[in-house]
Amino acid sequence: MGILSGLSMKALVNFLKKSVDGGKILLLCHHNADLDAVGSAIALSEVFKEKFPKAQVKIGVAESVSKAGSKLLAELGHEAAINPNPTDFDIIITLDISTPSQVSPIQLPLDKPIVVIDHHYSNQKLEQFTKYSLTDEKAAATGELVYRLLTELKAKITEKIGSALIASIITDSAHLRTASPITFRIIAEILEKTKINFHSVLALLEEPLDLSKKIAHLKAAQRLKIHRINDWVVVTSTVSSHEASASRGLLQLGADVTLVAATKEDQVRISGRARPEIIQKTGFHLARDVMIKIGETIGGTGGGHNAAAAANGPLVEKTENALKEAVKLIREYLRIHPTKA
Ligand SMILES: [Mn+2]
Repeated sequence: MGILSGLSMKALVNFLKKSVDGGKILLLCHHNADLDAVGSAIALSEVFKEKFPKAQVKIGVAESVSKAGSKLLAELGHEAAINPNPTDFDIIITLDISTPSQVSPIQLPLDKPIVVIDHHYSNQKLEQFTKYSLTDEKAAATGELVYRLLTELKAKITEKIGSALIASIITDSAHLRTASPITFRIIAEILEKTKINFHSVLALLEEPLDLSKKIAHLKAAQRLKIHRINDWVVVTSTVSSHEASASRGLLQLGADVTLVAATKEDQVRISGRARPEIIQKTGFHLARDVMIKIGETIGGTGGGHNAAAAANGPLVEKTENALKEAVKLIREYLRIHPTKA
């Protein structure tokens, strides 16, 4: 919870109106910035340039932009700086980021105003470092929170802004599969306010599976370990990259929960996915019940959502232990929380 929680939207709007114009603003996205982070950044950047013409606004990302994110940036005429120096800016707005480790090697300067806009579950909340936050774990996407903020700022939703926000919301709601009525309402409002053709935004998001992803999916399948727990199937595997995509791929093959680890020199990343049925029937939460704990095992942090979560850390040699521990944690959770009839 932000310090000004409850008051946070109003406080944030007042702060932005007072401070953005004439300032240097960094819109900061996490590692491998996805469409939610990038779409949110593009939308805010467009609005700030329009409403606060004396502001210098820059989109920045830690380490890299995802392929889909790069495509959206190019299509909408934006650019992102890799690993910008945050001390060059007056205000830093973090988007879709719940813990400071998601922007390493960038160190957030805690003496500067940091605005946190995010929808993740985490126990190492970035919000605790800032006065201004707009966070809601129930929001389908950070883009949804940005849309609420833009409404408060009375910003005109242009076609570009609308496309960026729809891209962010569609992606994080698994193409609206997990969308709530509020999310549908926001999408409908954006379509009404702009002349956007929904189909053309979907086309922006299409991404052919490239060779390295195909190989990662197939290697993840080849190295699969299957753990049957009651009537649920939990699988673990390892790849050298594309762990999130491989984790999604294994879910499509039939697993209920997937955990895929990728190790790179001094860093291990574990990505997990869970099917909606196991969440609905048992209350399982992949971030809370697994990733936060195994994040510690690998010397780092974990977080995310109930159905999609990840952990990162430097203890590469603990990868196997962390995967075993994850299965044990799931087994234990399902013993205490059996399937509801
Ligand atoms: Mn997100």
